[in-house]
Amino acid sequence: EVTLRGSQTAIPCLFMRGGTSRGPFFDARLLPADPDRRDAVLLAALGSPDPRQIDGIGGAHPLTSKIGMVRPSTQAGIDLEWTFAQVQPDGDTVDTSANCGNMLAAVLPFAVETGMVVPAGDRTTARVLTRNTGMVAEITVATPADPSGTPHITYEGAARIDGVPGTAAPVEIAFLDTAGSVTGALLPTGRARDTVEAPGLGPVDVTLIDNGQPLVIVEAARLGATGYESPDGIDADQALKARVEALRLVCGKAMGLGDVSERNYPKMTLVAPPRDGGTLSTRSLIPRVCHRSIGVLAAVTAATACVIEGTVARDVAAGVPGAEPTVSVEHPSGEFSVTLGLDPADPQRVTRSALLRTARLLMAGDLLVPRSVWDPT
Ligand code: NQM
Repeated sequence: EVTLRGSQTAIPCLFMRGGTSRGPFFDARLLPADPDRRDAVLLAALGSPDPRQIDGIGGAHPLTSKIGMVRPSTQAGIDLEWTFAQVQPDGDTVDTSANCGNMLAAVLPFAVETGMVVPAGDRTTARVLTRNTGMVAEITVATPADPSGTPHITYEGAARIDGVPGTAAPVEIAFLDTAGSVTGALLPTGRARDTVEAPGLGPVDVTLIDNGQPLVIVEAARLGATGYESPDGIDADQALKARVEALRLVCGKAMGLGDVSERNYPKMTLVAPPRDGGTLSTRSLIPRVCHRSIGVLAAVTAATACVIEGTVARDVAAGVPGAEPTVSVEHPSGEFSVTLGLDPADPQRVTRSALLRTARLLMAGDLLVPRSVWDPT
């Protein structure tokens, strides 16, 4: 329940890590119904706009400037609905138009913590609708019995994901229908490869693809990079980032997304041959700052590009044979494995993608925003 605390409004909140991202999670029903008021509350919660987010709980990086809003679902076959919100630390807008598979990993733990989902046995599965794009995922978490015999969510376990220290309980995620999440089609131009003209770059071969996250896939070498740079190295290279952004603006139009200069997508994926035994090496820009690893649906989408003939990813990727290939997407802090389910009648069609994440509840309490931002009385 939302309460007043002196000059501030106190909103129940769980601060959670989901995969390699982190942010506050709310019961969506407790937030203002008016979208403008809600967005003002979310900006105040994170402390944006401000590159340091010093007056909020945002972490001054796009990966730690994210929010989850969760509610039980009334739709048949769906247990939970959630909305993901991205705020750029120095931005003043709340973007709910794209997906985040990392924050998604915290949704079911949040729902168990808050009583929205009651665990029944050692493992609890729920179907979660991401309202941003209508994507459905089946998620399973560990809910062992406590000493009294009651199942409870645990964060302890042996699962390890690159980009997060240590081990934790596994959060298994299976995506069922991610093609065309934002652009409406897996290959929004209808082609596995396009040659676009970007100012100052001349013709560039790209793959424009959306299997959960709209991506521009380009060979790192074509932009004068190796594709093995550190994220800090990429973030410091203004000339490289200018080339990437010039290409992004052209590709956004080609993908039917219009002027994407103020948008958080398409994400840019610089690819190179694998170096550590994986399938493909990637450096992901989200979209103007380099990811420390890679987004979940960005990894799903890059993995999908590895099985489609004619893509730019295929030019540099190792082969991934088999009816249910596991694609290992290398990134700056390790690798991300995605197991793809292919349509037996059309092995170019990805019907399912399965992957592993972890999550953890970091803090529980009230998040405070000034009453001038929201006064619920
Ligand atoms: O692509 C970062 C992240 C993400 C998004 C981003 C994500 C995904 O790592 O599904 O997970 O691309 O902004 O949290």
